[in-house]
Amino acid sequence: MAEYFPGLKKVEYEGPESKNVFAFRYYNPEEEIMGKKMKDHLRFSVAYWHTFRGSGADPFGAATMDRPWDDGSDSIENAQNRMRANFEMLEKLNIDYYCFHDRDIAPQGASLEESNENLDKVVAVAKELQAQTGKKLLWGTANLFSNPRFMNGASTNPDAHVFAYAAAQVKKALEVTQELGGENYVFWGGREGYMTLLNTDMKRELAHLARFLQMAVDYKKKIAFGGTLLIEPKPKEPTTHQYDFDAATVISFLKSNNLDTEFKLNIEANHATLAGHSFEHDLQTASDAGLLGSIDANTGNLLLGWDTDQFNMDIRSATAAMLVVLNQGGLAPGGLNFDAKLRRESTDVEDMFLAHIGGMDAFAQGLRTAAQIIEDGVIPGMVKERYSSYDSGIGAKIESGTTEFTELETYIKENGEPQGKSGKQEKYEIILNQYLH
Ligand code: XLS
Ligand code: NI
Ligand code: NI
Repeated sequence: MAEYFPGLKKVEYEGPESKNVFAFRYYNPEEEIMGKKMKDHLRFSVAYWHTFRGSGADPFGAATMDRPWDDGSDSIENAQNRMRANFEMLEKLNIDYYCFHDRDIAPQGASLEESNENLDKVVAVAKELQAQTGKKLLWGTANLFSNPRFMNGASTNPDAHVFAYAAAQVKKALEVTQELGGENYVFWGGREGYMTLLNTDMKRELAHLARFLQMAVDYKKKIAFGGTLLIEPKPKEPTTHQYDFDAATVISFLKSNNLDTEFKLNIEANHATLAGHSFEHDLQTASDAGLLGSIDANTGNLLLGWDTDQFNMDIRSATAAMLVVLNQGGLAPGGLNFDAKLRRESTDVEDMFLAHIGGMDAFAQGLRTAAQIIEDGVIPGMVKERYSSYDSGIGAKIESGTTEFTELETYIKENGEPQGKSGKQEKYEIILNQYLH
């Protein structure tokens, strides 16, 4: 078999003292942290669309990245070669998973039938490579936003004909995800939203979205697909207002349509920040509802107002994320998918490796730091103490629902004014910094 990355060797763990940018300083896959191997905590995944289909093109300029294995054509052979390059990269980076959209891995045809045939030809290669390498599919998804037919939405399109097309496409995408043993399936509502309310019946569109998701659940059961169905919130871009706005919105949508037992959430950092939240806010919101299923591990640029999908190299942010993950006992069958792309100016093939090494090491360091914070118990203890008035007495009665307004009024008459208690934010921040080194 051809070698796609001849100049690049398998990336190894060398420890924190290493100055080798092609080595891991923190990611040591087999090492155990809190009783579990790092690779099983982190479950890293390559996002095929960015890493193997991203070209560096942006609205202002052409492609900047030239990949020797990619002839730029829409041939099946070219698509199969990209898949081979993907598996070599997974092996060399020691990443266990990848994720794709149907249209990333295979060219679309002139009809649905032809697109499906193309997909099958690439899926066959992927399946063989998975068997050879032991690499796995974290999730599959359908691209329901690039083709012009979806310009007014997919399942929320005012035209039922488009709804039907989207259903047919998701049906096939679920089948190939199952064929490849995919552990999850993602719904990101790229154009499931609106540009102006003037032409939009929002109530009807949301009802259609719920119908669509219910049909996906029914079909999943029909074919006995065992993966988790995930919804990925995003507030805007490409639509002005996207229905799956943020974690809280999606949770309430799922609950009000009786879908919350069938779906979990795939939280993307850059989408949370676009919604005006921190990454960890949306993770915590999903986790508290018991619905944090997987993570798209990237970051935005706070100076830009769109989804820049950068590799997250920020240890503080990775630590905050891994605290949520550890506190809920892990992410499996979800994982950390690098839904991130190289900057347009990072044009070398080796930059594909460097970006993933940096992202993996940031989350590995985040995992180590989060584990230390939990094991030391200093910050968790301070938080517990902060709420301790609810552990006994009147507080316990409030939490258990065994008191009411009249008793609370009497309590105040007897006990008088509460004393203000400091929130001690700066103290927490100092202690957090003691762990970040
Ligand atoms: C786009 C989304 C997309 C999903 C998969 O903003 O992040 O890449 O993860 O459709
Ligand atoms: Ni994403
Ligand atoms: Ni995104």
